[in-house]
Amino acid sequence: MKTTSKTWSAVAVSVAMVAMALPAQANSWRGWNIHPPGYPNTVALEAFAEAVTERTEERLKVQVYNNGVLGDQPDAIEQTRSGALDFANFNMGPMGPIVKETNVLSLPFIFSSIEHMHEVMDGEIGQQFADALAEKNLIALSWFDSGARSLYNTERPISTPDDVRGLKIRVMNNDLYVDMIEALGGNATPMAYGEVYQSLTTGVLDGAENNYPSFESSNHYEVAEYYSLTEHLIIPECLCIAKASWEALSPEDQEIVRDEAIKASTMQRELWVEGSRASHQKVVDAGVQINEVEDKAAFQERMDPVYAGFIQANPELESLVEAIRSSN
Ligand code: GTR
Repeated sequence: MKTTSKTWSAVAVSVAMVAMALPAQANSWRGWNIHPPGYPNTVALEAFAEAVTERTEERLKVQVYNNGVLGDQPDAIEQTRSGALDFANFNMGPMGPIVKETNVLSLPFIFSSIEHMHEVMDGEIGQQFADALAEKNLIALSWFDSGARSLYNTERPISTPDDVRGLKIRVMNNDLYVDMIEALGGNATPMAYGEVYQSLTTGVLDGAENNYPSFESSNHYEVAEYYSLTEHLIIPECLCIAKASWEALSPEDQEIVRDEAIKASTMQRELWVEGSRASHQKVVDAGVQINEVEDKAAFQERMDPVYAGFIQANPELESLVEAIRSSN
C-alpha cells in the first residue's frame, strides 16, 4: 500500500491520543520526533531509545513518538524546555525565536559545505550554541545532519533569483526566513511542516524548501515538480534533552545518555548520506525535475541586506558570524 499523507495523519492522531493518555512517569522518557519511521533521524533516535533503556536496565524507559504526533516543532520546543517532554531532535531553524544565538545558523549560505558545518558544530563554536541552548533549559548532547535545503515549487525551475519572484513559499517558523524569501522577491509563509502538503495541493502555497529526505518523506515531491539546487541553508539539528529530565538522572545515567546521544549522531550522519541518495533517486523516478543552480553567487548577493539587518539587530552576534565564516 502506498502511504499517503492522509494515512499518516490518521496514524498520527491515534498515536497522539495514546501518547496523551499515558501517565507521565519519572522513569519513562518521551521523545519528540517530526519524521516518519525509516527516516535517518528516526532510526537513530530509536536506536538511542533502545540502547539507553537497555544500558540503564530500565531505570529509564525511553520511547520516541514519530511523525510529530506530540505537536508541531515550536510547541515541542516549549514542551521540552518545560520538561513536559524529555528529549527531542530539533532543527535549529525554529529554535531561533527562542534561543537567539541559534539564528546565526539560519543565515543563508553561512556554511560553505556540510563538512564545514560538522567541523564547526563538533568544535568550540558548537559548544557556544550548546551553552546558549542550556540557558533556555535544553541540553544539546549531539548534532545531527540535515543536509542542504533547496527550493522546490509547482510552477517552474529556479535558476536565478528572479525566478522566485511572486512565488508563495513556505518557510519554517523564523522571521529570518521571511527576510530571505522576500530578498528574492517571493512571498514567504511561515507554516508548520505538517500543513505544507495540503497547502501545496490546494495552491495556498507554490513551494517550500527542504533537503531531499524531507522533500521525499513528506510527499511534497508528489505535488511540487521542480526542485532547484539553491542549497541556501545548511542547518544542524540537536539531540536535545529537557534540563529537568537531565538533572533528575544520576551521574552514571547521564554518562550513558550522553554516550548514546553521541553514538546516535554518528549513526544518523552515516544513514543521512545513504538516505539522501535514496530519496534523490525516488523523486527522480517519480518525475521531479531537478536543476543545478550555476550562479549561486547571485543568490548569495541577494542575502547581503539579510545579513546587514541581522547584524544591526544583533550586534553582539557579529563576532560569532565572523568566526564561522572565517573558520572555513
Ligand atoms: C526538516 C527537519 C525538521 C523540520 C522540517 C521543516 O528537514 O528535519 O526538523 O524542521 O525540515 O521544514 O519544518
